[in-house]
Parts: sequence; C-alpha cells; structure tokens
Amino acid sequence: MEKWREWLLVAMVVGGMVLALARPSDGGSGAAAPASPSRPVARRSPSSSAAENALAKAITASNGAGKGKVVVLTGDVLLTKALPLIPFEGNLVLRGSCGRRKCVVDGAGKFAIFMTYTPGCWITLENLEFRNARDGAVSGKCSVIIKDCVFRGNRGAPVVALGIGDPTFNVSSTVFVDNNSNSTCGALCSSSRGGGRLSNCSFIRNSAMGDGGAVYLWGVGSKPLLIEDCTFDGNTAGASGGALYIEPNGIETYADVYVFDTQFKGNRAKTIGGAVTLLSDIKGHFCGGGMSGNAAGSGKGNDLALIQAGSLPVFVNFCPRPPKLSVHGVPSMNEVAVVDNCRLCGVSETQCSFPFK
Ligand SMILES: *[C@@H]1O[C@H](CO)[C@@H](O)[C@H](O)[C@H]1NC(C)=O
Ligand SMILES: *[C@@H]1O[C@H](CO)[C@@H](O)[C@H](O)[C@H]1NC(C)=O
Ligand SMILES: *[C@@H]1O[C@H](CO)[C@@H](O)[C@H](O)[C@H]1NC(C)=O
Ligand SMILES: CC(=O)N[C@H]1CO[C@H](CO)[C@@H](O)[C@@H]1O
Repeated sequence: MEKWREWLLVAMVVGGMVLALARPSDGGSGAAAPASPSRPVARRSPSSSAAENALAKAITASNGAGKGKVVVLTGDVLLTKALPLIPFEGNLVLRGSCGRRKCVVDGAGKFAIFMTYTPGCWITLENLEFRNARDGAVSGKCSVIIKDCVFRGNRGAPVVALGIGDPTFNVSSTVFVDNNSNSTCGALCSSSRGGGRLSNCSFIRNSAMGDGGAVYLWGVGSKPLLIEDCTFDGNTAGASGGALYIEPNGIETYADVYVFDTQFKGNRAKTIGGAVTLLSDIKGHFCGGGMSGNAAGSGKGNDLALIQAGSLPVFVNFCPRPPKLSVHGVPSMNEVAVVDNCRLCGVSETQCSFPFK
C-alpha cells in the first residue's frame, strides 16, 4: 500500500479523537473575527504575525460564527506554528487581496497548512499562493474549491490530498509548480468517491517518488472525473504515470475519466506510462488535446500505459481521431483496450476510430 493511503487510513482511525480534542475551541471563542465581504479580517493587520493569528482564528471560527463567511487576506503569512485543524463540518472561505500579486501563505518548510481529519467540511481558496508547506498544503476529508491559486515548492506528503469518503474537488485556473511528494502524486491526489474537476490548471515540474508525478486518483467511484483545458509539463514519477495515474476502487463498475483539450508534454515515468497510466476498469475519454515528448524509463508506453488490474479491460478512446501515441498494454494491448464511442466527447460515433488494433 502506498504511503499516503496508509496515512489517510491512520487519519481516519484517529479522527474521532482529534474531533474530541478540537471541540472545546470550535466556534465559541468569540475572539475570531471572520469577515463579512465588507469587513476583511486581515486588512488592518499588515504584519505576518497578525495575519497568521487572524487566519488561525478564522479556521477555528469556520464551524461557528465564521462558517462560510469570506475571510479576506491582505498580507502574506509566514507560518511560525501549525495552524489549527479545520473543524468538523467547518466551512472556510479564504480569498487573497494583495493588489496585483497573490498573497502568500508560506509553510516555512516546516508546517502543513490546511489539515483536517474529520469529514463534512469545505475549504474554498481563491487568489492565493501556497509555498514551502511540509507534508501538505490542503489535506484531509474536506471538499475543496480552489480558484486562481498557485502551489509552489511544497514538499513531503502530497500537496493537495483528499481522503477516503465523498469529498469533491473543483480546482480551476490554478498552477502547481515545483512541488515534490515523497510518496505518490507530486501535486494532487484523491482517494475520494466524490468525483472532481480540474479546469484550466497547469502542472509544471512536479515530482513524486511513487506513481503519478502530478496527479494520482484512486477509488474514482461512480461520480465522474473531469480534466479540461489543463497542461501537464515536465512532471516526473519515480514509478508509473509521469503526469497522471488513475485507478478505480474496484467497488463501482466503471469509473469515467474525461480528459478534454489537455496537453501532456515532456513528462517522465521511471517504469511505464510516461504521461498517463490507467488501470481497469477505468473508462478514459480523451477528447482533443495532445501528448508529446513524454518518456517512460522502460521504453514501454512513453505516452500511455493501460493496465488490466482485474478481469475487466481498460476502455479508452481518443476523439475526434486517435493521435500517434506510444502505448503499452499490460498484459497485452488486445486484452486491455476496448473501443468506446465518441458521443461523450460531443463527436458522433462514426467519426471515431480505435487507435490500437
Ligand atoms: C515524507 O514522508 C514521511 C512518511 O510519510 C513523513 O513522515 C515525512 O515527514 C515526509 N516529509 C518529508 C519532507 O520528508
Ligand atoms: C467549479 O468552479 C468553476 C470556476 O469557479 C465554476 O464555474 C463551476 O460552476 C464549478 N463547478 C461545480 C460543479 O461546482
Ligand atoms: C487560466 O488560468 C490562468 C492562470 O494559470 C489565468 O491567467 C487565465 O486567466 C485562466 N483562463 C481562464 C479562461 O479562466
Ligand atoms: C522545496 C523543494 O523541494 N523544491 C524543489 C521542487 O522541485 C524542483 C524540481 O522538481 C526542485 O528543483 C526544487 O528543489
């Protein structure tokens, strides 16, 4: 079992305990001043320590007086200690307002940033940069909405990680650059069944020691995953799936993954699947986009690896027409890949042909 999954399981087990510890300070402190949109919490607090305190209070209040209220950060925060955990059923909405640049929340290479062990929470982040987090910028069981953000130079455990359960993610216009993970997924991973969407995101030079140099999705479930208008450039995996590694949870039949108008360039995997690795019983729908300059250390599937993990094949289709790709099938191409139709890509079936047979 991969390290981060183990970690998530441990997190589930200790969840109840953490919740009990967190309860006394949930909401009731009164000291927290989460802002309404017109009264930003940190506007009068230009120093990092004031902003750090305000952020900590906003987190604590996110299941009390501050639930769902927009907290506006107007200065950078360099963490000097760990922030509180996102409370059970908390709803934190944080927006940066630092003029033309993004306000930075910096983990100082020592601290994780937003963590939770309990479900039922939401985290919304807008117009912020997260740097130098150690062992996670956003992790746990909250659903996340991330818009116009940057994740740069974070390291250790996965940067954005959604745990087991039903959390969902909606990440748009966000850049993940130079993040490193010491297990799977250099940038984002999810073991949720809640589905999710990545839209207009860039994943640049992220690296993972295990599978999925940028993105690793496990336990996809019946809710679809959508990756649209994204770029995966120069990501590296110490194992398989230089940019993307996706495997289903084996409970639901067929998980749909839609990859629309997305470019994969110069990604590398040590084993197979230089850009993308899909395991059965995934249905991968690649519509538009392209792959170039990707490489697998084994020379097998420089672009794409399709792995039959159970008895079922991997379904994959490229629309409107198959590009010339380096594809590797395990155990063999004929057994793992089955032609699907192009309807879901908005192209009629007759315009579609199967690339591998
Ligand atoms: C890497 O992973 C281990 C175990 O998962 C963790 O304890 C460690 O702190 C991580 N981070 C770094 C920066 O090595
Ligand atoms: C995801 O976020 C985008 C951009 O903010 C928004 O347009 C879209 O409606 C959101 N989708 C869902 C399902 O919440
Ligand atoms: C896409 O994301 C970039 C940031 O990487 C942003 O500058 C651009 O405005 C976004 N485009 C759209 C259509 O939202
Ligand atoms: C803080 C950190 O580990 N930064 C690294 C992020 O990734 C790039 C490239 O993968 C490295 O060059 C950085 O040192």
